[in-house]
Amino acid sequence: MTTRPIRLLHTSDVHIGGGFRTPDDGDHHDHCLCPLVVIEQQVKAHAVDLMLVVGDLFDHQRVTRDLVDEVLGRLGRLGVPCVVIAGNHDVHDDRSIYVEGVAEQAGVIFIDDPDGDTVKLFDGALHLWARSMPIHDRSFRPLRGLPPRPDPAAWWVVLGHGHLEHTEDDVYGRSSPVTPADIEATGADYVALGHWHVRTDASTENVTAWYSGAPYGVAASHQMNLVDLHPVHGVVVGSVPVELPTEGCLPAQ
Ligand SMILES: [Mn+2]
Ligand SMILES: [Zn+2]
Repeated sequence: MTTRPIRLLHTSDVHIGGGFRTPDDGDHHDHCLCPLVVIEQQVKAHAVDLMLVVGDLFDHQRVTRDLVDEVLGRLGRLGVPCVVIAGNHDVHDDRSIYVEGVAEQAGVIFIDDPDGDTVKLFDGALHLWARSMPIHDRSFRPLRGLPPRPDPAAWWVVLGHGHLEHTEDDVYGRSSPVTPADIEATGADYVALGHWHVRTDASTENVTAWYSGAPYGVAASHQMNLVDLHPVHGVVVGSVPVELPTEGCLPAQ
């Protein structure tokens, strides 16, 4: 591996628009943007190169266009590239909130192709693949249909929002399944997963894969993954805490 070091911050399941009134999380209003404030702080504090939001950025498709514009606009102004994919709560179907051009105008990279798309970043030092979720059922396989590793000298990062089936007998018929074999077959340096709200190591023999867990809300991990892709140290996965006030929402900065 001859490529440059890249540090990424990985979150998912932010569920903006869902409200956050839980005993642990304090009194946050329905359109609480506190997780975005944390993203902005952590990107700066840790000199992050790339932000990943791996599905369910929004809680539902009834959020207003103004809220979508505000959230994507802030992600687009992080000062680093930000890649967003759809999840089952903000699925990219004919009622998608990610209408044509909305992410582009905001300066966010939204992967909208259900067959998958590769994005090249940092002058080709990192190649990233994901497919958009057009439907959340058993037919949708988040990590299938990707091309072979495009450039052995570049980092290869794959994103997917779905349910991990650990073993053959751990098949409950959940939608958007991901198997360890799917993860292994990506050949990726890092697979960034979303959908589980608990931070989980899903790595296989040769592929590092993690759920970041949700930053906030019921049963959340209150963490984001901080991942170093390093030519000498390899792929190092750490986490940063999501510490939010219990006394109402953080002001925008
Ligand atoms: Mn989900
Ligand atoms: Zn809040």
